[in-house]
Amino acid sequence: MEQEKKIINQQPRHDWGHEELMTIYQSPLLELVYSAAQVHRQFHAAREVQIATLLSVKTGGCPEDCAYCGQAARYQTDIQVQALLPRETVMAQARKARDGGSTRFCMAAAWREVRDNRDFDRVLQMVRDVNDLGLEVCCTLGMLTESQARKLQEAGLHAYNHNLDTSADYYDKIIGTREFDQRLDTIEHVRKAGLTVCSGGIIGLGETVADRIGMLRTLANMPVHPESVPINALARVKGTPLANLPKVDIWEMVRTIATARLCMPRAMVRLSAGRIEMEETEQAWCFMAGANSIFTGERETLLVTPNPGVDDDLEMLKRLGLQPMSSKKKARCNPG
Ligand code: SAM
Ligand code: DTB
Ligand code: SF4
Repeated sequence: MEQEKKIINQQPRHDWGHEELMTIYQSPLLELVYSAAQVHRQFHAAREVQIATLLSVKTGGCPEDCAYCGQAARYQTDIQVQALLPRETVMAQARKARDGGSTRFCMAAAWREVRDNRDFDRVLQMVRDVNDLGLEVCCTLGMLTESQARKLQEAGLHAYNHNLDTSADYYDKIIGTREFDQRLDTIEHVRKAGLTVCSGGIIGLGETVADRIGMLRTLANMPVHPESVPINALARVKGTPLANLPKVDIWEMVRTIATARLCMPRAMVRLSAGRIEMEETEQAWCFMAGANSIFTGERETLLVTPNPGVDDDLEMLKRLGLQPMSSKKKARCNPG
């Protein structure tokens, strides 16, 4: 009871302890969800769920070795390589997204890092175009320098997605071609450029609960919390080293979301990859635990893996008494 009082009714903190977060994560499930639901209501309109549309603007052929990713060139997967999409194709998808109820549009590229070349100039143009449609524009393009982040900000970018993916300790079991600290550097560049930060991770990579907490704690103890925290369940892609791992247990997903909600109360917590393998009731638990956004993509895929279609999602939200969120862009909520 005392513990619960301590968690709710307080402003965002940046000094979370490892044991403290472990205790929260491992507390009795219904108590955990109840506390997270209260904090969710304290900081957000709990009936609103933001629909974000994802578009892979450049697919596959990536030089990185992320063990979960079907877009890494070194794994033999069924994913087709696709060079940077034309501006018109991106615009058509963005208009479709807006008309379908999305308020955020995220363009993803299978790049290790951004290079100052013509493709980056083309992405900057896409950002200007999508911003003009009144959508919150997000990009996820790999590592960035501060000056590249500034260029994106000047083009009208709202958010930059750069996930920690897992804990610092487990990082080298999943990715060998870059270091955890490089992720932190890019996030700092994004912050310094005045963009909002979208950073979360994946569960189901074979990590321990302590690793999940390690990842959340790194995010929650940043001087400013990420405004957006995507929680992905591993989408198991044939041909990747992690293809045969077991499906993520729904209660692990719910606990991770609830813990993220409690330690980063103002953030948008996004129920990201893995929804295709979840029942509607399971997704409802995630919303109850504090998730307030979902991703939709083109032709019932996320980037390259299956995902529910937006019409099915809208029906689900309706059945659950939830509604698609209108744009948050103008309000630019305080990140905490
Ligand atoms: N290449 C850039 C990068 O890695 O930062 C941007 C695109 S990458 C697809 C963005 C994020 O998607 C990754 O950081 C990872 O968290 C998530 N992701 C990729 N493949 C996934 C999978 N199979 N299951 C769950 N999440 C995945
Ligand atoms: C994030 O955390 N989840 C989104 C977005 N950021 C780019 C993408 C997940 C995609 C995972 C599987 C796929 O590639 O389809
Ligand atoms: Fe490349 Fe991003 Fe996939 Fe890693 S997650 S292989 S960086 S596209």
